[in-house]
Amino acid sequence: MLLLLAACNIDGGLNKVDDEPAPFDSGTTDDTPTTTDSVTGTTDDTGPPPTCSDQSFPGAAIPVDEACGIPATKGSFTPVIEWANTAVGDSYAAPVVGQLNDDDGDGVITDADLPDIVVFSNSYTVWAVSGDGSTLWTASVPAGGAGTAAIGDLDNDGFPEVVAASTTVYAFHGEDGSPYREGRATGSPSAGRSASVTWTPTATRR
Ligand SMILES: [Ca+2]
Ligand SMILES: [Ca+2]
Ligand SMILES: [Ca+2]
Repeated sequence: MLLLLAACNIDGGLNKVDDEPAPFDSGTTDDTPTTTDSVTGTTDDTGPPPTCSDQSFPGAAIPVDEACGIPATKGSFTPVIEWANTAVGDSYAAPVVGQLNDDDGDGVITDADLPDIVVFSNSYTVWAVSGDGSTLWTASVPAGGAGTAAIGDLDNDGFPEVVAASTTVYAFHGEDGSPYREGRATGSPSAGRSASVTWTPTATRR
């Protein structure tokens, strides 16, 4: 009731505004809202509830100047399939693109090398495919959960690794798919939740 009164006072000026906010209601026996004017000592809010003015604003048509119209233009997109690697098979996971190997032989892996694609297939096989469509390597993992693989340089040595998770988190050397490490995830990496990985002490390192 007090909030309604205040709104009407501001918007429509229907009632006198009190000098002070309503006192705190103790919530005990008297829940009747009152507002006491600090000057007059009188108590407001004893009359009938106010009637607010109609606050609806009906819509109205806006005239359009057709001379100002800008016709929509459609671009063109004609994709061309450069190659297809059908050996990968089906995959529910999105492919990821990154650098896995030193294609130009300069001793380092940089953006000057040909980008590669990693797909974690539904048959629990990690496929590393070169940007020219040829298969670089494959690595199988035990059946379990499946999801998108990841490419990253886990030890910051300049050579990326590939990580995929099924029953366990597996990491492979990006260049040839040889085992890098495997570890048990704590928590679930699925359903949008993150997980931490405890790598096994017997991890395979190059
Ligand atoms: Ca290179
Ligand atoms: Ca490459
Ligand atoms: Ca590395």
